[in-house]
Amino acid sequence: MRKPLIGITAVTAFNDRLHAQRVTYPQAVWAAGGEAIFLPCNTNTDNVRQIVSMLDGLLVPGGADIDPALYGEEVLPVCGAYFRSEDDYDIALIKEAVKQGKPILATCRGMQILNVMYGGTMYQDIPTQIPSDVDHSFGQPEEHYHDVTLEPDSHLAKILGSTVVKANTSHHQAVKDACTALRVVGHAPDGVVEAMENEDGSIIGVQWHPERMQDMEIYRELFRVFVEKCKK
Ligand SMILES: [Mn+2]
Repeated sequence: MRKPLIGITAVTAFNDRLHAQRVTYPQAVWAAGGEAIFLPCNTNTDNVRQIVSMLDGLLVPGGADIDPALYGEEVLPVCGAYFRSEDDYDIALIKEAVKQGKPILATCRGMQILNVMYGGTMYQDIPTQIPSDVDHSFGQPEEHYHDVTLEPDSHLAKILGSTVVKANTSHHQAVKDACTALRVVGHAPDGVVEAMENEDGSIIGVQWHPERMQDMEIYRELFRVFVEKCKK
């Protein structure tokens, strides 16, 4: 039987000469019973329409910061590198996936771009703009973790079977004004937005990296439920 095909957007590197993505994303999709394909950045409308029509679902991964112009702000010195072509491509793909009714799972920057696409805004740097004792930053070589408290009636809490989950964390930007199209369903202990979803659960975004926590059953289940949804 044909497995659901999940498109995973690439990030650009080497001055746009390489479009690639981490293998942990397809590995999580494969383990969940799906097939995966990386999508090089190309905002051509016809190409976006065609590639989304070939997909059964869209996985929007982590990556760089987002161009603050997309949410009407000046670039602060604390803002990290951003690549407008990646932002534009992610937004074009997400819009088309929504239009074609394809499920979306977004992690880290993926959740942020969902928020910005739907009119939300971002803190450009957590440590300077909303400092707290919670460390959201990238840990090396060990991951950093904090708890996320989920809304009990959210799709995400039902899938994960818990209202408090362990989340790895690797971000220095965070949702400021949440968009109205999505419901905020998860928070870190300091109040930082960590999860968003739409009403029917066909769009789920998490601020962490469940694809790197596949040793935990709850995060294998997150990918299984996503791939299952993509069969319809
Ligand atoms: Mn965090």
